Amino acid sequence: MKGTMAQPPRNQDSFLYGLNMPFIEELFQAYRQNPQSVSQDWQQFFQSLGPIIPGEDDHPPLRSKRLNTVSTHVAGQEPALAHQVTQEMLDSLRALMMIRTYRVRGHLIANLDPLGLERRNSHPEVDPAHYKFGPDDYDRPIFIDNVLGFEWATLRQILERLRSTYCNTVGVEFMHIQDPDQKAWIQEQVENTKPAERITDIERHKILSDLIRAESFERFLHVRFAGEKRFGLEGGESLIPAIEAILNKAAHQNINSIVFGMAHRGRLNILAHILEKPLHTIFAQFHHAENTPDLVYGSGDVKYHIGFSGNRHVAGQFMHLSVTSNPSHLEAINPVVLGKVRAKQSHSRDQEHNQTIALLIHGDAAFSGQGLAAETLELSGLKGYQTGGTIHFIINNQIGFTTSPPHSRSSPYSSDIAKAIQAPIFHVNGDDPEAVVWVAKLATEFRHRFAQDVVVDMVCYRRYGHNEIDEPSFTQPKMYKAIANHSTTRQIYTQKMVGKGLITEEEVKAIAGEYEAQLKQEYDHAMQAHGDTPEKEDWLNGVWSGVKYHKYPEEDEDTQTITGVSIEMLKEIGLKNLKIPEGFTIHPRIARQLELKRQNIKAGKDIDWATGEALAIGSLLLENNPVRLSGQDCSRGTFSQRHAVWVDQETEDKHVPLNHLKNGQALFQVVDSPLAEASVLGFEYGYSLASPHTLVMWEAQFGDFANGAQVIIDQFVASGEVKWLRLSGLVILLPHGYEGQGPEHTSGRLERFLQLCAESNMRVANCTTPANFFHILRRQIRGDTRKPLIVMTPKSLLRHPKAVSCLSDMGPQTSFQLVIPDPVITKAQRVILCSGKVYYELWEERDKQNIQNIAIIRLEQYYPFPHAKLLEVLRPFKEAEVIWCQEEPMNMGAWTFLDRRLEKVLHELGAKQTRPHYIGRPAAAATATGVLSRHIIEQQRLIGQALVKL
Ligand SMILES: Cc1ncc(C[n+]2csc(CCOP(=O)(O)OP(=O)(O)O)c2C)c(N)n1
Ligand SMILES: [Mg+2]
Repeated sequence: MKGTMAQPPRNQDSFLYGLNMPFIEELFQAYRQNPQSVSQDWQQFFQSLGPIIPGEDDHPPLRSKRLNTVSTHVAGQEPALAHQVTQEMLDSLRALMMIRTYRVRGHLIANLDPLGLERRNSHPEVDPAHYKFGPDDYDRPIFIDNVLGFEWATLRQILERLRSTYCNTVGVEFMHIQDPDQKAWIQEQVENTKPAERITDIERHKILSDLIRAESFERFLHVRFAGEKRFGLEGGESLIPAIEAILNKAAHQNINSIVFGMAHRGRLNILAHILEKPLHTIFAQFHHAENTPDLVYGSGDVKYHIGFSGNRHVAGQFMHLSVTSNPSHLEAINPVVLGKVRAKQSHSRDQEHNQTIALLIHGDAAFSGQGLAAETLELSGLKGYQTGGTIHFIINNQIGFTTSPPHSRSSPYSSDIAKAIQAPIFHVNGDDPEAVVWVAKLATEFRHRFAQDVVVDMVCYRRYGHNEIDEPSFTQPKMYKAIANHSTTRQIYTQKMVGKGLITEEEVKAIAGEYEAQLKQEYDHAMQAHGDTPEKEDWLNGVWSGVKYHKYPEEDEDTQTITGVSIEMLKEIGLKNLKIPEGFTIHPRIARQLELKRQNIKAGKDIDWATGEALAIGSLLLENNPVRLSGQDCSRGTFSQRHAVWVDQETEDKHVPLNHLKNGQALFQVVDSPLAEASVLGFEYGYSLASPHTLVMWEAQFGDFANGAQVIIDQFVASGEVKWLRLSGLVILLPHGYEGQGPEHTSGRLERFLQLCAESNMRVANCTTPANFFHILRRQIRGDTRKPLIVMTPKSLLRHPKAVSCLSDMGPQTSFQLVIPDPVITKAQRVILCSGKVYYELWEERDKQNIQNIAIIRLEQYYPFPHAKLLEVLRPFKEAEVIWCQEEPMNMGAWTFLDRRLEKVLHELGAKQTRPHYIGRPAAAATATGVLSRHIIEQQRLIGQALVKL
């Protein structure tokens, strides 16, 4: 117990008396350890007892004796008065302690479960007996100093108020919040909003009509499309009035755009009733999409994954609402939605995060189970990722597929992970839609005031199995018996409304009848119409207009995008990027590097990798394209190569030179990310979805760690376009290369990306020159379409004296080179095809041995595979032996991807040898050895084999 919990002693002379001794002892204990931990009055009082005696703590009897002596002495002077005042004081103290405990623990005995299966009616700490109140104490007035709105109240009154506030159909968790304003605001709202002020009669009618629509819609689908999976909302229908309430409140806060992320459960209901997707379109998708595959672009996706967006009129203003398409992988959509929101906020210069917000709807099992949910929550307060607070809504149907909560999580609540970021959590009984709507409004207001995440945990149930064809009583027989006997939320609420005289049964029937007639009419429309299913409306509109969608054939990419810029511009960017502002104390080692780079820029040569990158970024900024780069430690760069942000050595002020090129330029956001992969990559992917003219890049610390984000790579980056018709120009930078740093600091797992390549879904490259890197980055924005780009980036090459370019390689009329021919050898008996860093090792060794008859040709982009370009470059070498040389083991790297593709090229060429030989490490389970000496031997061996004399 902390001294601050108790009220200060009002009358030192009379309150020290028998019963409160343990309490005072506890306070004294706290005071001994840290005098500041108790209030000033207590501090004074304990000081008055004399100095602390060393060792006294080890002798409680001694300490008690001392306190007792004082109390008896003081109290003994006026025993009757002392007793009375002490009793009052104690009542107050205990009552206040109990009130506080209800604020902390009241939710534990709240009436949250509509099925009543898990209700706990008691908890030792909320029992008055815990505070030594006995049966005779209930009707004595207690002074509680305006807490709960009472000056004086009896224990009975206090308990009644506490139970209706904290243990009814809302259980609120907020006492973990450290910000006093946030805590006080919630307390004020919860304790002092009178029930009548929570909800109006107009809202009650709206709730009922929303429930009628939500329920009728599911029932209609259930009957008309029996046996079809739809992951219905039955049991959780209060979601619809709650989201309506959020929209309404948000509209009053002038929010004009909400991005939704959600899973399967209740999605069609949300699309129909919240986004107002035409009902006949939804029905048509059930009907035609299955029968008419041609109507679906790309691979298509199941209906409970598909997104939708549109404008809606809410409370007198237009709101843009969009539900983001998502994969089955639960919670993976979270960071993607936040990235989209952040991009939209950047576009509308919504720095206060007050125009666009995120609303994430979760399942209970997924929210506690999926690490990505926790990772995403951690982004909420970070400068580079914050979006002004997300509203989280958990459809807590107390089950995940067939798994009950005790097997789902160790934490008491599904929502507990949100406490890590101090989000308030409103648990609410889904069968009390008024309470659900009220907390939804509170949550929306909280977000608006404090720009923080907030959680509504709606405890409800799932009327059917996991999907409608699943049998739930195999695994939860008791629960499903209870559900079978349980009235629907709409029935319960109708009774309530009728009971209050707010509506008649007939009126309710009429509303339902009208809506059912509408459903039927829309259904008939859908059954008659043909061919109107694909949702083309929001495809490449808005910020996407002007971007083209054309599928490149897999082997023939348009590489003619001119990405070079004028030499003057390159020099200007180059020099301004090195300019130290006046009064800025730069680290001396950086200053030396800058000087060297300055000379190179002026000379127009020896441009290193980081400079090539900076020139690409700077030139885009000057062309009015913002650039965003995030990743672990990316502002300095894992290899201390980038220094995109300088830190003043005296003040720690930051300077981003590329943001000082010229007035009115676009912004370079360079963000050091948290130590997470999936959430950060998901966020950047989301950003790229909403910002086609921003170069959005994510950099892994080492490429090896990218597989921590595999779900984002597989489910979004590689397949988002074909599943959902959503383009992304995201760039993934993966430091890669065999340099003896062990199995987890070596490989960006090129093979994984290459295996994902098809239908020209993305670009995969490993460039060898700063100029080519410059071009490939610029092509992401200057090209007329958008494809994700995966680049294996260098480590040692960052400082390799030969891995440099001239400014003229980036100058006018230059563009990305898919294949780089051998710069010197034009006639050869052997051609080594390779990619990335190994090129420089081969070149050095060839030079050393003065070999003249082996050409080394660099493949700079793997996919789309540059078939035509290779044909052209290999033409002079028809008679030569062809090998593919890679550093990676045979089962990794590009070999399996290239083997047959190269064969096809050689065959078409009419080459003497049509199958390339493989030179590289033998197949291996781990990417690389952890033993440096072994690495060196392996590396020498493969270089030697490739260059073995002919
Ligand atoms: C990452 C992931 N793992 C497993 C699944 C398979 N799966 C689909 S729904 C589901 C249960 C989800 O439970 P909950 O989050 O409580 O949502 P509910 O279906 O109850 O609404 C599971 C395990 C999945 N979709 N995604
Ligand atoms: Mg569930």
